[in-house]
Amino acid sequence: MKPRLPTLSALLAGLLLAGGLHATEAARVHASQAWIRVLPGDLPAGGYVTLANGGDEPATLNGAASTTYAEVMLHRSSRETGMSRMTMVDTLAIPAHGSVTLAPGGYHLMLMHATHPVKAGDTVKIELRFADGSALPVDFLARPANTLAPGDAGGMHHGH
Ligand SMILES: [Cu+2]
Repeated sequence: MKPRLPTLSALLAGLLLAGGLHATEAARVHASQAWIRVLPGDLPAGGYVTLANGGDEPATLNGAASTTYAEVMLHRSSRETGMSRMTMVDTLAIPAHGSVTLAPGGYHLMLMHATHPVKAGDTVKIELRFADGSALPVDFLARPANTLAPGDAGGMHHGH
């Protein structure tokens, strides 16, 4: 008697199911509206993006890197007693079935020391890195320095 072998489609379904259960953080995060505000000279540029987590568990962003910038940091701008200040952020959690927006005046990627000049209209690839070691490559569109964020009422013209 011939041994019963699982069909190929059953094997594939099993693999897909396993993939769903053990999806990496990068695999369950979707990036949209990714853009960079390019400033003149060697001034650091701000990187902004909306990150949506489609998974059942939170995802934790803990860094980013790009071949276009020597240094990429995660920062947060805040306003205290009318003063704008910026602090380093180690991790940024994206809740399960939730989203986080990096935007001017709040969380942002600080992009330092471009390895070649970046001009408006360029696409810059930045790899977002998560706590489980997975990475999500995202294309950021470079926009001119005077760009307002989508929905920006005009009150935040303060750097990053
Ligand atoms: Cu910053």
